[in-house]
Amino acid sequence: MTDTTLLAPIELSDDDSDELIFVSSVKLGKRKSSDSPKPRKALKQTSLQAAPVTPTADRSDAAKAQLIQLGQSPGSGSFAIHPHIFDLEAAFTRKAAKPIIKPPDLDLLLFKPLMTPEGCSKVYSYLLNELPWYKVKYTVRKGIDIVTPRYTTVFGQDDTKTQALSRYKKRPRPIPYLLEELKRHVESISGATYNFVLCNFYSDGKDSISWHSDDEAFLGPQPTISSLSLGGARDFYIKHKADGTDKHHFSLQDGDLLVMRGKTQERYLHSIPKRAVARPRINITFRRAINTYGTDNYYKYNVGDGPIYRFRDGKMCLADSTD
Ligand SMILES: O=C(O)CCC(=O)C(=O)O
Repeated sequence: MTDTTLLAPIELSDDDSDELIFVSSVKLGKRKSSDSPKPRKALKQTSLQAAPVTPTADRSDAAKAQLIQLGQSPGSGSFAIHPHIFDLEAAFTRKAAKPIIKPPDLDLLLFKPLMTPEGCSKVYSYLLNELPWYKVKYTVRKGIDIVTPRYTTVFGQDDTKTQALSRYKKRPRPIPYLLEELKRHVESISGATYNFVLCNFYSDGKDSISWHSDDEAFLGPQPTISSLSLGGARDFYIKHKADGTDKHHFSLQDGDLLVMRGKTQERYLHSIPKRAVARPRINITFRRAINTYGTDNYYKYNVGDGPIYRFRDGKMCLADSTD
């Protein structure tokens, strides 16, 4: 028998997780809220620091090669990733997935959890400390600028795998070894393949992602997107684009993997709203872009043209040239 959950509608708070809007660098307010805007505070020191990762003495050739490969990334600053390789196999729970479906549109699979607490802690610590992070600012209309309310970073290249790099606005970056290993495992259990890994870092409850769907044409029809949560729990909301009563929410906790399939992106919006208090959290989404528009889009909105941030001494800091 299939363990199928038919969701009952629930009430959503409309505490939306809006991006801050700036007009010609002067802040206007939030996108969907009538609240008067408050200045964005500097990041506080965060308390969630996972146990340090002990690098194995014997790094794999693939990881070593990648350290060299990742050394430069024109358009997004230069950075290096120092691979701490550990046995990921032991990090997975092998728990079966719970389907969450509402025919004909909602089609989710929830692995609760996919990863052990120890595995989560190692991967969280590695990603937070080793990846280059960005705080992307972009323009939606002339004079209207948005600052993404979380840190982001992305790796991968679309299906064309073109070597004619001049076709891209930014040079695609190879997927770091550990994320590639994670991707492989997620592919094997979700039955889909991916060529992009997008990471979000929500430093506290003020960080969020507003209502959206990942339904861009460059993902092809009915894309499968898998989303792994590490660190602090956050509420995940999903609502039907046409039927206002069809709303659901659940808590995504350390190690949970949510797979969104079928018509989910076409028919539903999802969000992680702001909260008064929330522990730091990393979210990793695995996606597949079929053409170069996908690559340009993902680097534009997850790397951008601003500086690199590094997580140092418990907080995000602007990286200096030696970092
Ligand atoms: O953080 C999450 O769980 C959701 C992330 C998301 O929706 C996205 O990156 O498009």
